[in-house]
Amino acid sequence: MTHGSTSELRFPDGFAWGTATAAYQIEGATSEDGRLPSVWDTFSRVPGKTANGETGDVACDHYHRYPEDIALLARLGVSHYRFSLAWPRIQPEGRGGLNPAGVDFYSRLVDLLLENGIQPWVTLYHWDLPQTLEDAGGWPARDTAERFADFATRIHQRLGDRVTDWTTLNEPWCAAFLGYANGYHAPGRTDKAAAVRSAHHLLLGHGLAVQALRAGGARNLGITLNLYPVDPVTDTDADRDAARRVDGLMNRIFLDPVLRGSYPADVIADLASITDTEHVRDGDLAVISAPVDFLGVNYYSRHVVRAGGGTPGTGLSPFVGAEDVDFVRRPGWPTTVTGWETDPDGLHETLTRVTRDYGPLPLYVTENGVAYDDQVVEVEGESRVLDEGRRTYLEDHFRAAHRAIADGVDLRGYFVWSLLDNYEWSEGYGRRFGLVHVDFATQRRTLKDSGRWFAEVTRANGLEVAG
Ligand code: IFM
Repeated sequence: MTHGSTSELRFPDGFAWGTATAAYQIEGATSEDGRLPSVWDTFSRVPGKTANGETGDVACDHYHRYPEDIALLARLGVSHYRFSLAWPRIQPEGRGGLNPAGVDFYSRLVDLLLENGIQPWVTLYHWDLPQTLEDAGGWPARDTAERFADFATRIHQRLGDRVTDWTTLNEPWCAAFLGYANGYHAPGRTDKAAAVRSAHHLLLGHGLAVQALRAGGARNLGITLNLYPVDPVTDTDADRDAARRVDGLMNRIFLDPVLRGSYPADVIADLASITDTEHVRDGDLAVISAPVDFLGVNYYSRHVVRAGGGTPGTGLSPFVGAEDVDFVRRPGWPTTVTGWETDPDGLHETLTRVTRDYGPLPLYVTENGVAYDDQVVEVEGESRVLDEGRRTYLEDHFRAAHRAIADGVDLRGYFVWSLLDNYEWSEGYGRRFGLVHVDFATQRRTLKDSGRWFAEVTRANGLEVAG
């Protein structure tokens, strides 16, 4: 389509445009209406574990303000909204019957989304494990996978009449390795073997949930992984081997079981000094590789690595199975307040790599976005956030996604992280990822300039480009 001297970079008809959030990061109301603590409620209260000791107790108060937030989604013109269910709100002890008030909250949320013409996209697990299940062993214990499948089955019975899109897990790498190996995330354990077992049990829970929801009639089922291109900083054998190991331990350790039904042999060998594979039982991999309808890709950056001594303070050390790898910052490369390098080509590379090595299969970018130090300013009597950097970041990544489609990737949708500025886990409230600014003292929401621009993208199903 052309308009004078400009044309539009169009996405395929029916392309899903959305934003994403997670329960603990936005809901607040952590002790209301029968919700019990999750591992994040506990962890965030441990001195020194989160920035300024911040917790998700109030967060964006979305539990009470969801109508206002859905109005913002409508303003953004999105076709979809991806949010997660708080397991400790719905099934507070992680087992047994559901909490009616918890189910009711999500039921009302789903209804209001649908009334606004927005398709709800549910993530079943975004890291808020009920504390009672952690006390019973957490993800290193096999039973947690069974509990998760039970939770998934029960809540699908309640919402499945209106929700067709289901993601089992969000970023199991973070839940397993940041949670159980380096203690940077809840529950804050530092036991490498436990982290490896956790990864397997998270995948098993995914597979069991896929089987159960499929049997219950769910139509669009998948999992979301945080994927990265991993490059060696030089072409030496040592650096290339470092890249192979990090790729194995971050990407292939999840991709291969889900999409090929096996663990990569090199990854098993890399982990041999940490744990054996006794926790992997006969039949598990068949469950884990139960067919999915899509893969969700969360993309933020690329890793460049070299063989070395392990970089303290990167949040990646000790890196299970690759403790002797350094993560390298490329001099002069643009970074954001998270310290992550901005690398849109890495999104194209990730999408084409998955398609080449595991596909073709339907893909969604289930998260991509950026944190900046945004401020609200008054411009001609109007409150604005002039976040040109975020607009540029998103535009560059949308273009990379479009190129991937042109190169044959079956990309079906794109969810910006995040709808709202929110609780960035151990980093507290200082990392603003939202298209909507939140003043955490007053809970006032202000649509950022990037959000205004995103509304144009969703309505045009594409970008305007100079003709
Ligand atoms: O905020 C997180 C989200 O919970 C998972 N993916 C990455 C985001 C930004 O760090």
